[in-house]
Amino acid sequence: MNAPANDREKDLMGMGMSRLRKEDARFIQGKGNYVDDIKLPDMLHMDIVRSPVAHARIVRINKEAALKVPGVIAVLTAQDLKPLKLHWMPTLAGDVQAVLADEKVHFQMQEVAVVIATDRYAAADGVEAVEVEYEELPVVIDPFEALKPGAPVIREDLAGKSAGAHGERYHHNHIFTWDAGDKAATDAAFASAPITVRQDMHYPRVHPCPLETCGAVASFDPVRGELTTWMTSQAPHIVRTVVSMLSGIPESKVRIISPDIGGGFGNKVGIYPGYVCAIVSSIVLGKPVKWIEDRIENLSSTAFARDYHMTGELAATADGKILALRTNVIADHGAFDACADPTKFPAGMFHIVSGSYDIPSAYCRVDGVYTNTAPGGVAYRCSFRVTEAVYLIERMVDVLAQKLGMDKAAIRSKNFIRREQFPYTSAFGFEYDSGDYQSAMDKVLAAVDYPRLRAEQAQKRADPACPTLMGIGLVTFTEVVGAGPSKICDILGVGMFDSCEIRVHPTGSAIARMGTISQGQGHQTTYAQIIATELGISSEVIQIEEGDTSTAPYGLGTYGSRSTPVAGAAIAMAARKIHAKARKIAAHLLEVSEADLEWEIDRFKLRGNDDRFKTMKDIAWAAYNQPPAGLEPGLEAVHYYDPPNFTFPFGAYLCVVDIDKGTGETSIRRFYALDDCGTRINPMIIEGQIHGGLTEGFAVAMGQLLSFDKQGNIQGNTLMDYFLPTAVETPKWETDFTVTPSPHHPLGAKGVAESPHVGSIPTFTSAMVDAFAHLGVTHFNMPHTAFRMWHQLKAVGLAG
Ligand code: MCN
Ligand code: CUM
Repeated sequence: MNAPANDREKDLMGMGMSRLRKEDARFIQGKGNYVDDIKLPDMLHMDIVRSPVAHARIVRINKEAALKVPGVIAVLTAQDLKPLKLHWMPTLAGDVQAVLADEKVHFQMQEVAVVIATDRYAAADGVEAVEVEYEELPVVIDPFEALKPGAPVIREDLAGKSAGAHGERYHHNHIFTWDAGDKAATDAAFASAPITVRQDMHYPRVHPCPLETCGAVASFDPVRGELTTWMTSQAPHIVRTVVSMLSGIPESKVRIISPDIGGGFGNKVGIYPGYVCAIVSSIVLGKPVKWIEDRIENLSSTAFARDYHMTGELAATADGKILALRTNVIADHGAFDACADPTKFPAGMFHIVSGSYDIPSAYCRVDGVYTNTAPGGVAYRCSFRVTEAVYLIERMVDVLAQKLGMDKAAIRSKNFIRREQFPYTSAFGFEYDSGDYQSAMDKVLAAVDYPRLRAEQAQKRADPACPTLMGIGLVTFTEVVGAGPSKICDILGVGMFDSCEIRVHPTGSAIARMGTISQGQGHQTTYAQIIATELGISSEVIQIEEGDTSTAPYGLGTYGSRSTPVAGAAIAMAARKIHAKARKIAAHLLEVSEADLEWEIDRFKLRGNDDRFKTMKDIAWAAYNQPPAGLEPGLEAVHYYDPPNFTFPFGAYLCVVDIDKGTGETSIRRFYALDDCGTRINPMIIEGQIHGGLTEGFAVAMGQLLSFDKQGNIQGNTLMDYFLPTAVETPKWETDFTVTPSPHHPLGAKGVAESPHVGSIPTFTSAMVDAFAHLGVTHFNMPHTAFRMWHQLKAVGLAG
């Protein structure tokens, strides 16, 4: 009981400790519980008929042969959903999307019909037997072509609508124009600037490709009128609200459960036709219905990421001080605008594009465009278009440095927002909470001995016999995560707060429930650590439960690295409510006034007296047994936390590449990543998140790509083609950190999970382009595959 403070602190396994992952016990023994592990009595299986063509009228659908396949119970088409008004559904972006194609298909692999059968194989056979006759229409897959006057009309359902959810539409394939910043001031700064640079770049279409694909088990109980659905959702509460609104079932009778999720990475934020069809099928047939998509379906039809055609411009003085930034983006959103952004921001947080730099004037504009490609535009390990923004500004700073003959580090130093300028309001109106960019970059440059690397590069460039080109990439990024303040961020009108409920049991263990849901981030481990430190209860006896709308308080889910900034704060605040009550109970038990007590690790003690104390365990028992007069029994609290601001994590990354002059093969010699996410809850989990994010960044920069041929056939939608790096290809990562706490977060913590992805991608491009910088190259687009590098080498007269 009276063990030394040090030991007691260790026993808590609280914040700051590299506690091993609680969830690994089940994952490494194959005891996880994923959607496909859910098996209910009488459960039916659903499979989807998908369009083989990208743009066509549906002339006829014949179900007869399919209905004769043994085991097939039903085939549903848009015609069947029409009476229920469920053939179209709202998207999170304020558009509508066909649940099943209604008279016309808009992209290859679009959902046309569903087959429900007694087993998965019968359902697949049924899908083969459904006959659909298509009359093909001209296809547009290029957003620039889509905006030309005579371009085919993709969305006939919107004919004559000159406005969408985000204002005016100036063309039948135009979705929205969104802009931010001060255009007049920016244009004026450009008009009078001594130096300007401009660069076009394409951030290609990629896909998060989680190992577990999307799926659902819907179970409607016609007797009770209750709907329970297990599904792969990063945001189960908002799904419950939408399902209730669409189906008319009271929200109290809808239960959405996200069980273990095998990776989300943004792919599981959206609401897909497959989920809706599984739910409708269960309601119509009165039996549970399971739908699990396969890999090709996942890569072809669920939300892709990026596909931004960006033009960046910087205006500067001759000695490299940036005066203004201007960007213009054509954003391919596919056939339906199904982006998952806070409702008021159709381009997400793209206006973080001024980055880590003190830029006096800035303006950005994004035009969303329909094409005959799959809908999406979700983030992929990125807080709402932050990856695209960081890529743009970091590329542009490099381009400017090259034009001025300045070093990449020197130009960054010259333009950094300085430590004493925080809180700093950017030209786009973001209030950056805290940062220390110069110290972060200096630490990285010292760790890798930057001058020596540059000297080696100069030597290699001077030697024509050297078989490789050496490139050094440097990026100093700022993210915006933790959406978000409800006053500006909502999803379909629901503010983006988050929540936590903590219940301390009589014997001093506890259960806590949150509105977020882990997909691999280790919340069961780290959330318990926060509570352990706040309440003095060992994290080993704190159970964490997420993802069940019937037990957890309403929360907005896990994406945009918001769990620590928002739910993490809710956890601390709920614990502090309990702490305040515990203090009252302790004072009562010790018969002293509250003011005479001090808190020490796991107990309240009489100030300065180590022998008179009550531990949280004592207090928990008393709360259920002899609470002071006037105080309710029990020891629990709920807190809904609406953050006053976003958090702004940052980092400095450096990469060294060697490109074979003959083949274009690239080797990542070194990758050094320094991250600052404020107060660190679990350093081991942070490191794991950073390794994962860097590996996904490597995948995007070096190989991932979804593209389309002229007929709209998707390319790259199998794991034969889509690059998922294994341990063989993955470079060795070196990580480092600084700690600059967030002044407005109760724990000083910022999000971290997406930083390594956001920061690493431009670092790879920076290094690849740097290898060619002495040959006059300023930019080339991802992915930097060996084949594309070989072409690049040829373009500069190398590679034979
Ligand atoms: N953490 C910490 N100290 C901090 C910040 C975070 O110890 N200062 C810990 C947290 O306690 C948490 C983890 O790091 O256990 C990530 O926290 P945070 O940065 O708040 O991000 P989220 O939990 O909200 O995770 C979302 C983020 C997103 S949006 C994507 S995309 C992504 C990512 O997480 N998807 C992932 N990492 C992933 N990792 C896995 N394994 N699987 C995914 O699908
Ligand atoms: Cu940003 S992809 Mo994550 O937000 O689920």
